[in-house]
Amino acid sequence: MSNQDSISNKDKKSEYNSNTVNKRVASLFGPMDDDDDDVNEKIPRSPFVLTGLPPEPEEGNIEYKLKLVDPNPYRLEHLITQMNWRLQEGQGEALYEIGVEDCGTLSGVSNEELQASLGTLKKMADRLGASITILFQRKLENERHIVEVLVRKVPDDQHFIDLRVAVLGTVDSGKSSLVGVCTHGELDNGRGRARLNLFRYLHEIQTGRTSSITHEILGFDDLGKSIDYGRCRTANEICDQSTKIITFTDLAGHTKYMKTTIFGLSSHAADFAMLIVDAPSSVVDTTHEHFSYATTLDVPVFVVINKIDLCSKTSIQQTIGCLTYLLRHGNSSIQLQPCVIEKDDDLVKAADMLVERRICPIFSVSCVTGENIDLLKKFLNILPPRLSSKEQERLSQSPVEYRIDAIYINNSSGTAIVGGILRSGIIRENESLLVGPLLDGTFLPAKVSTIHRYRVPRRMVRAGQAATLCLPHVEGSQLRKGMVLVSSTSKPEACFEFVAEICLSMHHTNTSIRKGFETTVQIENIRQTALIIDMDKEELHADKEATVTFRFRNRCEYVLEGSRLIFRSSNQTKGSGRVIKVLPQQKQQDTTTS
Ligand SMILES: Nc1nc2c(ncn2[C@@H]2O[C@H](COP(=O)(O)OP(=O)(O)OP(=O)(O)O)[C@@H](O)[C@H]2O)c(=O)[nH]1
Ligand SMILES: [Mg+2]
Repeated sequence: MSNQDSISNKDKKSEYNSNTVNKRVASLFGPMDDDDDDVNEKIPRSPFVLTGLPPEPEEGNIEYKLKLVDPNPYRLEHLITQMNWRLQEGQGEALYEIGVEDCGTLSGVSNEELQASLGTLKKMADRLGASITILFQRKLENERHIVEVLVRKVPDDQHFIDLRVAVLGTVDSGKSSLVGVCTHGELDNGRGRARLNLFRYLHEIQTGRTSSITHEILGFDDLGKSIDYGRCRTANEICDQSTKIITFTDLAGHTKYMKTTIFGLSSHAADFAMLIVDAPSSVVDTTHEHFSYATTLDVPVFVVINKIDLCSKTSIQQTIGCLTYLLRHGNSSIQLQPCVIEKDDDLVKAADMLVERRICPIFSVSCVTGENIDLLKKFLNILPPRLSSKEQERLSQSPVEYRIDAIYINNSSGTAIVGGILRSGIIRENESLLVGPLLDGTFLPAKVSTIHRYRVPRRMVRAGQAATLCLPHVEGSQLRKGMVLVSSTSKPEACFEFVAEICLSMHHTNTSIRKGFETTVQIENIRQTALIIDMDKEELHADKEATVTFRFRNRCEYVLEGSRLIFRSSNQTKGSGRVIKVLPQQKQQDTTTS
């Protein structure tokens, strides 16, 4: 097949995917009637209530099977190979829809056929060392059954499948409480009990306000049962008993701490963002701002309306109306459809479509009564990896780029330990790398003596994973957040200046920004004040775009073309963009001298 063919086929495929997804979405939503008080009438219906699914996707981790009754040995081998491939496509997770034909028609199977099919599925999974969990089962009108099964096998080079979820939302919406309830298995009392485990500083306990970035984990075992601090005493125990780990990054909601929140969202490379909306106060400015930052960074967002114990169904419906507006108009480059999740049946499709950035699932929960908390946890259990297996493989094969977002110095030995995310490549124990840039733009040799993930020693870390690395030969005082570790064979270039396409998303209506404007810029793990030294127009007004050249004020940084950026200097002046050209230090000097 020629390149041309493969490209056009790929295009057709993505067009097909988006069309089918759109069709699915279109079938999910009924018209919104603002005067209607009955919230239930507006809840989008499960795709399984409809007559069928879109045809089975050729790629990906979803497999339709009408039935799997008593296959001969040859067919069984074929089915096992196919399951292995689907697991690889889902990076350790695959979904089997039993009773569904390849074209998507829900034909269903008899009770006996269902039991036999599940038996075969179990046999196939056993052969691969995988586990199966029934996500949901339904009887059709013809009295036949359809069932959705999650197959999970932790890849051989991993101990569990892990995803990072950034928790966003306005102050007091219950972010820390919800993370506390999910990870400690105890409900909140409405007066701040559940959040206590997440606070790091005394002033946070005293004010009840998060001001820093906290990580907390929630595990799931083979059967989809949650493994939390209610059952385990340490993070180690949770990791030992889990096949999937969700790491929540609890962020601050108060605008006073917005820079820390932006740093947390950008530097920790979240797979998903959970945007919490306070039911009594509904959608507010910070909800808009957090939503726009997450979408700017291309992080898929799902919404949790919290504190529903304090609101009527009518007011929750009004909040859903406000969210619908936000999802459609909150970011000019992306339009999302809201999808209210009420039942288990909706979860798999919602997770699937969330990754495709077509819909935004909306949950309504209460940390006090516990309503829908289990539904939310089930959703977290089936959230698929954000990257396809091919993208993941490509990233792992790329040169090392590890971004440092935390530095710890061992008090007794003085050894430097760095925390961060490996954006690309693979790092192995005892590997020699380069760390930098230093003030003069150079990079130092650095040997990684040990690697820890979730406080457990590991031999290696892969692209997309968070890890702490011990760098015994580097002085702690030379390190700072914003630095990178790169392959020792690469020739990294630091820059003071870079060109970016930016959009000013919010500004005082009668003012504008121009050359000489100074702002805090966040790019990946880099946060620094930068000055606009050049712009392709005289002045830039709200909602308008420009190509600008930024110059860092204090030091050079390691910036890559294509990186997304957020800038913010006050409540009034903020925006986002993408780096399109990096002007390495050397070239700048050349230009200045010439
Ligand atoms: N009634 C009720 N109160 C809740 C619920 N969830 C949280 N709260 C209360 O809301 C208050 C604020 O909760 P936090 O978890 O601190 O909110 P937050 O979003 O983390 O706040 P910041 O970190 O300061 O942005 C606490 O008093 C909680 O007990 C809920 O579902 N129902
Ligand atoms: Mg908090």
